[in-house]
Amino acid sequence: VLKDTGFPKDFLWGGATAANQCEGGYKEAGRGLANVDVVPIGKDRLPIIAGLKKSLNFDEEHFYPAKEAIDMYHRYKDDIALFAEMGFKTYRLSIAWSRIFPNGDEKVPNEAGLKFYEEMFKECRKYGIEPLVTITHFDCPMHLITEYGSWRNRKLVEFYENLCQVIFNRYKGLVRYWLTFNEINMILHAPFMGAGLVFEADENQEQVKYQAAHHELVASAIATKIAHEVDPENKVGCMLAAGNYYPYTCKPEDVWKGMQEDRENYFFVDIQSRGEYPAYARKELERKGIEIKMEEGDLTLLKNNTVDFISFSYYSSRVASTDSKHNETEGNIFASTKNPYLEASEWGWQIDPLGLRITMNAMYDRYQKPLFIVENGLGAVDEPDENGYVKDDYRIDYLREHIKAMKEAIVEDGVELLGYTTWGCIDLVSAGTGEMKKRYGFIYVDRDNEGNGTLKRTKKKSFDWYKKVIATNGENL
Ligand code: P53
Repeated sequence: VLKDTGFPKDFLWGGATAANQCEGGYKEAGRGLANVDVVPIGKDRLPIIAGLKKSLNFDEEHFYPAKEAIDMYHRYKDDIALFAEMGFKTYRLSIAWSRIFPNGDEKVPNEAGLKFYEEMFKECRKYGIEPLVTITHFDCPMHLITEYGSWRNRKLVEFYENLCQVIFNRYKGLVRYWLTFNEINMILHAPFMGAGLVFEADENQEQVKYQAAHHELVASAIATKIAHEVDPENKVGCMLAAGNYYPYTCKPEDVWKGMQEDRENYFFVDIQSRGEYPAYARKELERKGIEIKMEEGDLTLLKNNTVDFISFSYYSSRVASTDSKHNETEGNIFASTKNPYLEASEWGWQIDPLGLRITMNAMYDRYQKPLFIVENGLGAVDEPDENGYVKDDYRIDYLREHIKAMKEAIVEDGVELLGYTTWGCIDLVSAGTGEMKKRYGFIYVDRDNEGNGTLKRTKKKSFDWYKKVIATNGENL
């Protein structure tokens, strides 16, 4: 047994955000509209993010939280200073495609948008923070949706390639770690929010989703290729909404179902990391009558341009059961049976630190490439006291247990892990619900679900706790 040597010396501790959930400034400096702007809070959100109900612009009836979000567009210097105070080694953020190409199909980028991110990356570097950049975190310029049908159209590969050419060249030396598509498997579960897909009445949705997925996978391989050509120092990762399935019982049918559910997710990483459509997927697509239209050279491109590392989000494990009497857990886009051994968050997300170790091992066994945990955390209601202070021991407990499990995966199991960025290191808008009330941060932001509040930032108890965790490289939990 290996001795506990702890975390690697250069382990990348930090936090993560996404442009549309924190920046606001949706019209600033020539920014174009995107799918993520027009998803409101409230009961219409779910059908809209699923692509079943259209929302291609703002209306009077709904509140759109991404318009202002937490106004990081204007406050990023102060926010990054707070991250630096916690000792972040890395900050995961995403660029908004429509700041750089407002319509998505222009040849020439919007200089103001490029400049904005350049300043942001420089601000990180000033503190020795390594930016980890998600090229698309769910966002797609609206014009690409209305004119081209978003990722169902092969043209999107070209537009994405153009975006990559521009940002890799412009940010050469400033950014070295890139993620091509946030939670690429989200295209199956929230196709409008995840990939800008809106369905027509009688179309075969599965066909559209997998064709669009193919385009994203090709785009991801092209991005990897260009990134390496522009700067051999660049490291490119894929990104999966992870969390392994457990069979509800040892009944072989339950085990089989769990394996199939896992494969639905592995599908994407199998292609991005091993470079091939896996046999099980080819058979499954064939059975479903889904025909993926490919261009000559696609398969070679996928084969020759696999990712350097595998990143993923982990909030919970999942459960598969063939018995319909087990209710599915509410409050999550991913279907899962309730696990009777686990507690759940206020939003019904089940809490399973060992599940993180299990997921890490499953991924490392399968791909044998370095992993990067780029999202993990607890969405909870915070109640500031009369001084505005939040004692979020529940959040500290959640993170401590997950960090312990991740340390065990490194120390006991030998999993190679590049870093760990907690989700929503500063409170931001929830992707699933559009709420501000579902908070993940070490930093409290004074804003509510209706958009009231001063936007003032206040350190929570977890701020000082995480600072110590980083300072001791994970020793002091
Ligand atoms: P929220 C569902 C399941 C797993 C990950 O989610 C998910 C979702 C979307 O709800 O998304 C990731 O904000 C995503 C982030 C998101 C975060 O998880 O619904 O990459 O954008 O905010 C947490 O609580």
